Amino acid sequence: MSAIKLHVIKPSVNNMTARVFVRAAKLDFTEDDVYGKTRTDDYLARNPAHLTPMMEAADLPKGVVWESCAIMQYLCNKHHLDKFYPTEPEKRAMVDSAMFYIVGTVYPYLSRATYGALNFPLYAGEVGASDADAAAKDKAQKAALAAMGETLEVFRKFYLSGKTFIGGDHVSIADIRLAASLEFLHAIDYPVPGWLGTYWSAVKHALGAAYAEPAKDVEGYIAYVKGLKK
Ligand SMILES: N[C@@H](CCC(=O)N[C@@H](CS)C(=O)NCC(=O)O)C(=O)O
Repeated sequence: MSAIKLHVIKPSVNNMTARVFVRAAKLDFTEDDVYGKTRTDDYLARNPAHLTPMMEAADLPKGVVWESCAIMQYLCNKHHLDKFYPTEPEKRAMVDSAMFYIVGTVYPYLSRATYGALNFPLYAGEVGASDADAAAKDKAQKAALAAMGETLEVFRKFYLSGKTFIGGDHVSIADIRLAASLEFLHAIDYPVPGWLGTYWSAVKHALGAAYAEPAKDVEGYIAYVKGLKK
């Protein structure tokens, strides 16, 4: 039996991140599709945050860990996958900074800019989830899109600044997190700037099938929702 069991929702880029990683790291894992099951008593008993991806591993204090970046960090630590997560404190600080920036700042703008097009529910307390009119929601979406563009520029100016990957010469867990997140840009046909396209292609190329296979599930979902709007 595999030591790692991932509980996933396949159209999600948060999930795609962990799914790409376990493949790229050639770990022994199984996947359980929990679409529509994250609020069942059984799931909530293990994960009161009702989030995916969630990984089960017997050695964990509570048997599970969620948060895509925490899953990747744990697996790198556990299996000494230093090429994905450098151990030198200064290099690791850059990878950690990029991941926190993606999850804490880039993704909230990305979700406000794309979730409407993806038919995903927006988060409570946001304009998109309120009973504001369509014009107000459109304005909020455009503001999020502009802010998201600025956050992406930070990767060109700072995290990458001439390097191929955030991790330097090798794809890091921060690169996996960013590249997977970018997949949602297809939902809004975002005009990807040249430098970002070059970076994104380099990550996809370096990861090969480990990236392409989970990406297909996200692409399939985006094609499906686009089809609904025709
Ligand atoms: N920051 C988290 C986000 C996780 C998340 O938002 N998961 C969503 C799918 S994209 C989920 O599982 N939602 C199901 C639910 O809330 O019931 C991560 O990176 O793992």
